[in-house]
Amino acid sequence: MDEEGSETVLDPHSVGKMMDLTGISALHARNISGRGVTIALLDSEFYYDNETAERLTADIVPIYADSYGKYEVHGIACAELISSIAPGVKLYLVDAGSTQEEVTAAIEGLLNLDEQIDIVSCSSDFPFGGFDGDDAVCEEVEKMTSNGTLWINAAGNQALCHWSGEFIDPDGNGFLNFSPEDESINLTMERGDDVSIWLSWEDDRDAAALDYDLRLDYPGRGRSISDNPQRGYRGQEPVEMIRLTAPRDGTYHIKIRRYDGAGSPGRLHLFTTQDLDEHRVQNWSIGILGCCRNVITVGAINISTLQIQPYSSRGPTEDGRQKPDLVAPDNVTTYSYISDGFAGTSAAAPFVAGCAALILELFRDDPDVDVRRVLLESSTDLGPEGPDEIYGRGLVNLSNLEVNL
Ligand SMILES: [Ca+2]
Ligand SMILES: [Ca+2]
Ligand SMILES: [Ca+2]
Repeated sequence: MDEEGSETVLDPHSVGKMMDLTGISALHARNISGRGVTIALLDSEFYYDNETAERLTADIVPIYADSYGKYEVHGIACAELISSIAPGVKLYLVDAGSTQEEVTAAIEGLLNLDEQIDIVSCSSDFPFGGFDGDDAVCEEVEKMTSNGTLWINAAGNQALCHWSGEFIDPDGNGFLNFSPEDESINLTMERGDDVSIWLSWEDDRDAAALDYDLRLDYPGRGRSISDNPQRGYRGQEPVEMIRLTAPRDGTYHIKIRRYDGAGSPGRLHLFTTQDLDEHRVQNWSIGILGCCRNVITVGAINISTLQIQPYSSRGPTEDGRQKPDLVAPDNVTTYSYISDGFAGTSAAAPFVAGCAALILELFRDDPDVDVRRVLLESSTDLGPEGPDEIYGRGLVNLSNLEVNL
């Protein structure tokens, strides 16, 4: 964590202090705990031991078949935060797998429950697609939001490992120029580091006709290539992907190549699981779930300084909607990640989901109240004045609620 000199520093690992600061503790004192509210937590890791189980004060309903390894705690860390903020909720723990098909299946399962889900908290996303709210999985998400569910999604942690732009090739050699002099993005890795790289672009999603390829040159000899055909045939998607365990230390070079016959090219997005050394584009770095319409997308601020985390993904969406919507703290204490803070926008999303549950209980008897609007409008502006592409509407803050209790 960054040292911030003489600034007032909160306990860096205390979710309790953030609960005081954002009006949650005051609502608890008035016996508001999210009672009668249902939250579905979509994740793929639900391991917990007895000690952590004591922290899960919500009414837990598991919807998963797997048993999890000792380090698969991500979803339970999210559940701990929701339990702290909204201990009165009924919390469904839903294994949503790791693919868009699995997320789709999980959503169908939720739609078939006898019970209405008030809030979804999702701290996963996908780094390839249209990023414009029209990706196939967004249709599923909209089935829930149009049914009255509030979908809260992590913005992602990709601001430092993303590039996007148009295909520019002034020397006409087929390789994209990231700058006039540079046709590759450098990536420094040590032997054994794992990296995944995704390239996707604006094209027909089911019958892509622009043929781009992705290449990763190793230091010294060797390279990986992803060269799926895109010739306008059914089933050809505008996606390339490379996954590699680095064979040696050094600087790797990412290149994008275009074949003849490509029509007028749209914008491309490149995401990696490692920070890029250069040519980073922090904007447009939110995943496709965070870009779905009516989703509340949550970035992460440093709990000590209330400054945006450098990795917190930023908007806008490809169709020009402002994102993220809100920010909340990360690096909060959980039993699941006992020795470290729970870092990333993954921690920020369940924080907001818990707050939404408190608002729902507060206004349950007032059908005219739009909870989504209350959540957004009660936030505290941060960063550039007014809504912006870094902090959205600002920090979720229930102490701004105007309500007679
Ligand atoms: Ca070139
Ligand atoms: Ca290709
Ligand atoms: Ca602002």
